[in-house]
Amino acid sequence: MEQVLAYPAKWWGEAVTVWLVVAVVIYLVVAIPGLYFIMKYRFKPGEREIGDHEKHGHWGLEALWTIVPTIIVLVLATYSFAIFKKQRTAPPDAMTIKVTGFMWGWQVEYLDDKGNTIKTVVTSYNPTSYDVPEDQKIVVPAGKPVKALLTSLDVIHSFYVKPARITEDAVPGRITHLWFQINKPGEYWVFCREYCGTGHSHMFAKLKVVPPEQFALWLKGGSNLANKSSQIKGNL
Ligand SMILES: [Cu+2]
Repeated sequence: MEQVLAYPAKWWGEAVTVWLVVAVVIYLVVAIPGLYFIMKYRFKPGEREIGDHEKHGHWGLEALWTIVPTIIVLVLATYSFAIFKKQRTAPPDAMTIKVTGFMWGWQVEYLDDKGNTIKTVVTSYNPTSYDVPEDQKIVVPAGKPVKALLTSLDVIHSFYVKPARITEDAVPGRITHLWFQINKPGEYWVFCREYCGTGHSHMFAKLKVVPPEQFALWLKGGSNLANKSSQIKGNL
């Protein structure tokens, strides 16, 4: 069986399939009889030209096409809400990081058990390149849920973890959150997904997913605060 790349991406994929199948089936159930009736009851000279006023509906049919769609809507709503709840609620064993957006980069803080910052990664703004220096990569462990607490220093940004297909606004003065889990080690894109000014298109980061042992080693290394973007000096 294929390995699940990431959560909540997996659930979105399943939800899209479920909604698509339901939508296509409903379309066919409506369109095929529709075409048939267009042919069957089309206007023919001399035939029922003034209409047929003797039939007054069918209670069984009325009940059927009221009850069946109601059930479909309730099932879809319950199923979708269950997924919504799962993607809003980080698993209890999730590792917490603090993510602060600024024009135009990200600061990521790693915490110890007591919630103190033990390591910080700051990305710098580079309008001419999409290359990311090694010490500016956001490193996270593979196969472990990561909860990000988000905020912003200036305007509204949005932290979009592309492989996990999840995004959440980073709002000044507020703390929002999302969580994700990426099972396959590798390097992935993080983008700002809320237009935030001239440098928005270069407000990205590289997520480096490594085996947990390698992550533990990396965490012991120093922060890269020396790279702090000139825009945020003094603010952090
Ligand atoms: Cu932004």
